[in-house]
Amino acid sequence: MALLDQINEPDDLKSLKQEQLPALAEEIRKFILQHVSVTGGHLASNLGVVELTIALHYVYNSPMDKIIWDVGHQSYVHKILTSRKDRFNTLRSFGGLSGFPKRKESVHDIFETGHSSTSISAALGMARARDLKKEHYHVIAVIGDGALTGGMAFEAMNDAGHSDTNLTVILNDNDMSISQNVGALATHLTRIRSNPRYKWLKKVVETRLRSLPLVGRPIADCIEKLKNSLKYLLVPGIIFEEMGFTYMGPVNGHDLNGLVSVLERAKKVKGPVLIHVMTKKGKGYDYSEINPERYHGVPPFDLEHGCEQETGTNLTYSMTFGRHLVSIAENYQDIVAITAAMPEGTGLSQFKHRFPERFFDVGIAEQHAVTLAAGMAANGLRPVVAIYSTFFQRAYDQVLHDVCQQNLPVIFALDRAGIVGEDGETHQGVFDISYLQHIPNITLMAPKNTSELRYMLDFALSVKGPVAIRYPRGRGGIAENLLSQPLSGLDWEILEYGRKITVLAVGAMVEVAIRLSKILRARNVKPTIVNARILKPLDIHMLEQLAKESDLLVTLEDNVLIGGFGSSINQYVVSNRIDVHVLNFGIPDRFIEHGSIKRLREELKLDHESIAADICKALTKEEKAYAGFTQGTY
Ligand SMILES: Cc1ncc(C[n+]2csc(CCOP(=O)(O)OP(=O)(O)O)c2C)c(N)n1
Repeated sequence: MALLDQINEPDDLKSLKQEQLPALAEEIRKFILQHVSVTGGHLASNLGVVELTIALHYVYNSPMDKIIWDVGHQSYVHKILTSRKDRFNTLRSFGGLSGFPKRKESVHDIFETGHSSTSISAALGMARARDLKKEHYHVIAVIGDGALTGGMAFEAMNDAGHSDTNLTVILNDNDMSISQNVGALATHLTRIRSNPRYKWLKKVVETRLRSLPLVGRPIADCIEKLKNSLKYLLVPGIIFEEMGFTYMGPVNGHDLNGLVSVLERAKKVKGPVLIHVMTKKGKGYDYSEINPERYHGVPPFDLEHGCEQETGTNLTYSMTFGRHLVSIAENYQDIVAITAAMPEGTGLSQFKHRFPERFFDVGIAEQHAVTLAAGMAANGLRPVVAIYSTFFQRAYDQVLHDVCQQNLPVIFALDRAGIVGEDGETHQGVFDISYLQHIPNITLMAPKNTSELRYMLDFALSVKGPVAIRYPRGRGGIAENLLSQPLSGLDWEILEYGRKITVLAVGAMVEVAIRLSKILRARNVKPTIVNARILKPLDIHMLEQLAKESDLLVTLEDNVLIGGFGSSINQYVVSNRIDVHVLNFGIPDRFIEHGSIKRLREELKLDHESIAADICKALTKEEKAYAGFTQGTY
């Protein structure tokens, strides 16, 4: 019987002999490969933490001991060992297992993550709660070297390090973020990792220093200084020690005996401990070992041949953005590009290679990215900051206080705006219109297709203050067939002329509007379809004109309804006593789970058929009669 078949709970794992653990690790790797190649998901990070996760559950007692996974994309092995292997085929699909820790999924998922660098703060919070309540258990944060580049991780270490709270931080160092990790700390970790002599030296230095005799005060001071200098020179992890942590490691993260032994030792240490574990991202599968960046997150793929090259004739929004930025930057020397650890995902890789000196990867540091851009703009550059809508939430105050208040010309490219699908709750980009449009000075736009994204980027350069362009994940659909032209001002665009009903659609919802128009027209209802591409400032001129001509205004957006585009239309209509009925379609007041974008839109009744049905229901008898509405399904 396979070992994995015997494991349902962490307690089952503890009944195995330690020498059986490597064989279990191999079974788990196969299991992950078999499943993730079918479902898609975060592959390389999970293959890298198989032994580490087994060791954690072997040594600690979850859920009594609390294990917090930073980002949480590497929690698959944890899920497999905590009663979820039988549902693993549902990973990331609607109603199935989430790709991230979820409290409602298991008592072993004690803290939800998705956005990076939160684990040490959460672990310290739990540890302090434990101490105040006089409870006794271990709290462990598992954080990657990429996630450690996020400011919150340092804030938490700074706080934890001056307390004597018992807390264990496992630094899972695989030398990679999604792409190559960046920054001074990453360089320091690489130095520790790549120098095997460090380990040996650490032992020698520590023993020797301890054995130095005590002498008179001046000499003792001198020796103390010498000790410290030597330590700085030779002891790995001194940076963590100086921050108040006991540093243990570096440890080979694929050696189960070594891992179990270091975790057992760490359990006995008082105060905060950091265990430096070195792992290989993508371990155990040739393709992902060679190219961990490609295998960080994968669609379903053929195990034997690996992931195929991206195909498809249309470019994605990210690629379009990246390519066009390169072409603009050829002529504008002042343009610089900034990413927070996502050069590939945001489409900036080409820029990185073409203009290395004008490209800045700041690590997982969205707040810093924005204020860095503010500084550059204040000093005459034209920074373009490309960040996913969901991660941009982190930088709200920097956008408001550092960029918009000073009206600095920074361009924000907000990728993955709207529903993103399988990554679920923590990654949906459905809040940005609400958290940006109330900030003075900002111009906010959303293109209907990739061509318009290019024109918006061109136009953004002519704007004297901050501009944000939000666009969705992936490729455009039928809206790609619509003609786009250079923007000459901040105006909306009428795509179809109709009467009495006007649909104002934002970004990816333009496509939905075109589809629902077909349905309505088949019922003799002819809506005017508008590409409401400028969200702030509103095209008041066109809005007033359309409102005058319409009985019903419909707003469509893939943002939350509260504080969204529709709400700004409502506010304008009410404040200006315009006599028109308004129907808003958007994301309701709840977090949106994981599933395909299509499935989620249907679930939220934001697909063209549901919206067409709702519009028909909302029409008054007179409006129906006027339109010559034909009875049908609706
Ligand atoms: C605030 C935030 N920004 C960006 C991301 C996207 N992201 C997900 S995983 C990841 C890299 C994490 O690297 P590391 O912590 O070293 O984990 P690894 O995948 O290498 O195991 C990034 C940038 C995120 N989850 N959160």
